[in-house]
Amino acid sequence: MNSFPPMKQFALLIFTLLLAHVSIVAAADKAAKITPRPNIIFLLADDMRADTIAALGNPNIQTPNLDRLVARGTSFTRAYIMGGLQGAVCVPSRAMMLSGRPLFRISEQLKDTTTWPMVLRAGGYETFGCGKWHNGPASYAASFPNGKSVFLGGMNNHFRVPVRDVMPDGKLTPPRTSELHSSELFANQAIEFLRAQKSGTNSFALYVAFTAPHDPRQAPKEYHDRYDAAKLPLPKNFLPKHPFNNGELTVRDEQLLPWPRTEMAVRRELADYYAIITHLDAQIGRVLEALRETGRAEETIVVFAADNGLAIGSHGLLGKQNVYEHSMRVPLIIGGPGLPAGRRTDAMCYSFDLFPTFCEWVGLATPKSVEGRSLAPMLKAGRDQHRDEILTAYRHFQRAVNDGRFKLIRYPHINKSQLFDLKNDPDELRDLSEDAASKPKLEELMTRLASLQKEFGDTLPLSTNEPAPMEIPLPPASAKGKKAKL
Ligand SMILES: [Ca+2]
Repeated sequence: MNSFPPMKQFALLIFTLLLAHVSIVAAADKAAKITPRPNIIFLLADDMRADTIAALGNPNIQTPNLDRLVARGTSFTRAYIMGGLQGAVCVPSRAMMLSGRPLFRISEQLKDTTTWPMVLRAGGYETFGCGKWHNGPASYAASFPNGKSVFLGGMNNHFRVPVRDVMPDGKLTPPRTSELHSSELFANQAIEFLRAQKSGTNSFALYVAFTAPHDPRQAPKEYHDRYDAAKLPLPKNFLPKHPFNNGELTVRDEQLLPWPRTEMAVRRELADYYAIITHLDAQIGRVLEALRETGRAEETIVVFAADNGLAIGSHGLLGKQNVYEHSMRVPLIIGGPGLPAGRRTDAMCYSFDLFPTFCEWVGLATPKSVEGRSLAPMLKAGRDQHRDEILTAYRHFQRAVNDGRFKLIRYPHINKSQLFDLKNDPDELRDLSEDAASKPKLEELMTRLASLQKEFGDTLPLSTNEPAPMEIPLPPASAKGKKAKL
């Protein structure tokens, strides 16, 4: 029952509509207003598959904080790394992302290389980095002279991670062992930095490179308790053994479980993987809460990504030393003032496209050395086409080209190809390379692969006169723990 007479009701309605209009206009105004020099927070995960975020379609994992970032940002569902020319894919992947350069034109130690934190620093930004840095101490100190708690690689243990600090002269302290879980330690450092920005007016760039969820997949017990290995579904492309010699079946990551992989062993790995990701998610939540408390969230762009994916039982593999989608695709979420909220794009891109994106946002010139292409246009409404094709590579064993629908993988050391229809077969289960009907596509992609190799400076021949055996004997026993270097 409404007690207002009709005229008053009408006036009230008009008034309410006006009020709504004013607040919509104000909100739109606010949304369109990208602060001229936004702060950047870059959160990087280590070895995290693109399909491990609940809001992006995984009902078996808990990632409430990343889910919130998905809701307020743009998710790139087909972001890739270009791969690696060595087993520790983390190293070239980070070098690409930090330098904006493709795999075949990087210095892994970033020698004589301009990184995007260096550009921001030279442009007046306060830069701060903590966590894993796999590209040499000199480039770290030049990127983050006030950085803290850097992990330069070596033996990993998330509960006792060896870290070093930058001293005022730019040198690093000897390693000390942290008593905190690595994700908590690095989040604490980030939070401490953010709290100091509360009263500041300087633009800042914060780089937090977590070592999670890289193995050993350790999380506090309460996080492991959230996952019941027996109830977790296996990946759709689970196999006990990779069907042929892909060149790298005995590399470090593949030694974490004996061959053949059993369903239960893979479920256990998955449970541990999800537990350390949920724990990482909680730490990301703490960092983003600290950002809110600074009162500067409205002028800060938050980027979440990973350095590479992982197999965890897919295709009989465990590691990232392959060019299947689960290993080369990475999560990429970008949220911030003036950027579309809750948007997903399947535009294909590389993580080294971020460097020019940052330059564009902050209004600084992109160095000539950068070959990435800015994603800024993708973050405006309506654009879903960025790269027409994606080249991925692993050592001299694997090359792949993906045209957005079809993907050719070539194994030159055994003269073998695989062809997948990613639209109808996203798990890369049905190899079409032997189908007569697929021959034109196979040939087309082989030509495109060769031309991409040329474009990116890759000289590897795509076939050999001395092929390796198609099958190789695999060690039955686990070497877990023996080679736990990152
Ligand atoms: Ca990694």
